[in-house]
Amino acid sequence: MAIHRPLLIGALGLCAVLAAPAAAMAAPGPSEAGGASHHSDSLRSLAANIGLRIGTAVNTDQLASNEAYRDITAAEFSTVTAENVMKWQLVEPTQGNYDWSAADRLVAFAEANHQLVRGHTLVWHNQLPDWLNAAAAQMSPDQLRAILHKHITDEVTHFKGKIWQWDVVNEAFNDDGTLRNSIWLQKLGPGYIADAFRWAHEADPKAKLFYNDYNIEFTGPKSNAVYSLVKDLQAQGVPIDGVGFQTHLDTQYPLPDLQNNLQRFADLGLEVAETEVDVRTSLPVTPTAQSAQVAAYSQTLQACMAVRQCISYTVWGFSDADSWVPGVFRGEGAADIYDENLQPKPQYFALKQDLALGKGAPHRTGQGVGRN
Ligand code: 9MR
Repeated sequence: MAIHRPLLIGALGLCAVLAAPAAAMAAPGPSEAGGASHHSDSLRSLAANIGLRIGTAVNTDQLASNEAYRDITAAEFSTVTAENVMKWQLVEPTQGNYDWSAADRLVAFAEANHQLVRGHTLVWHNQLPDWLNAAAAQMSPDQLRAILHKHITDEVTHFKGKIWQWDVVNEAFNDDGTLRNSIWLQKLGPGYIADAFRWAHEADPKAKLFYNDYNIEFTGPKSNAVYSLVKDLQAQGVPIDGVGFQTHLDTQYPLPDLQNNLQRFADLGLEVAETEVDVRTSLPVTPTAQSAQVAAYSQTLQACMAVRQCISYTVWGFSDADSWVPGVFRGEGAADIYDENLQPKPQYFALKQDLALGKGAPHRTGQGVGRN
């Protein structure tokens, strides 16, 4: 499991403490792209007003078993990401035997609720199937390349026409800007990244293809390395459409220049997205810490809203009931916008307020399926 070095976020202004207004659920609001009618003050309706997609990672066990979870997922979000069920370990548990069932159910849920899907993720060092971990070291580069090519082709083909954005390559860099020493780098060399984008594009030419990583929200060695990579890919004509900024934050560290950093990638002609936003803190949560969390959510959304090419803002799960954080960061949690009882927190109301006030945000591109 990837243990993320805590991100530099902390010196946040504490002035944005928002009262939680009563959620006045009146008449259904205007239709958004996709045709569904939702309450006009849902996150998705407010985001649709400014041409932005707002998403969540989905825990498909919760989706199957918990009606309240299902209702919130449908009502509040206009995109969904599979938190785990599109990962290689889950879709091909034994070699050659695919199990798309959980991912297919999520895609069907999204279609039924007029949501777009972020596909996550095709090439990663983590959550690989046991059979692959066991065999990879003994494989020749050609054998491993053929297996990766087949994986990407089969998965992208299975979901062809149903995925808005694919996280093609995930977390390929170390924090110091060097390439991560994964089996992909070891056996295939750095060219595996370009190959992965080319293979994904061949399988679904209309899907938007993203590079996705954490700790690239601010300018520094890692984001500079990703910047160089994507410029290099573009120079080679590799089909890359965007960069995903995971945005896993912690109240104890500052987040210096997210908006400027998003903008410099956008200025390369790419789309950008915040793909896995959450803001953890030490437990129990103090009022000061919660104010910092509220401010951080607000800051991350406002940064996306201010950059025209920022096409989606996705939280990495919406509820503290099933967050990945406590299992990885001992003593930390409360990272999400709903509490463990699926009640909205001030973080949720801050996002709503920002969206509602953002009607003048610049017109965005890229809201449909497929490349612009
Ligand atoms: O939230 C996911 C958790 O359920 C898994 O156990 C974990 C395995 O590493 O992956 C989590 O999601 C990660 C995502 O796929 C990539 N970026 C970091 C996320 C949090 O670790």
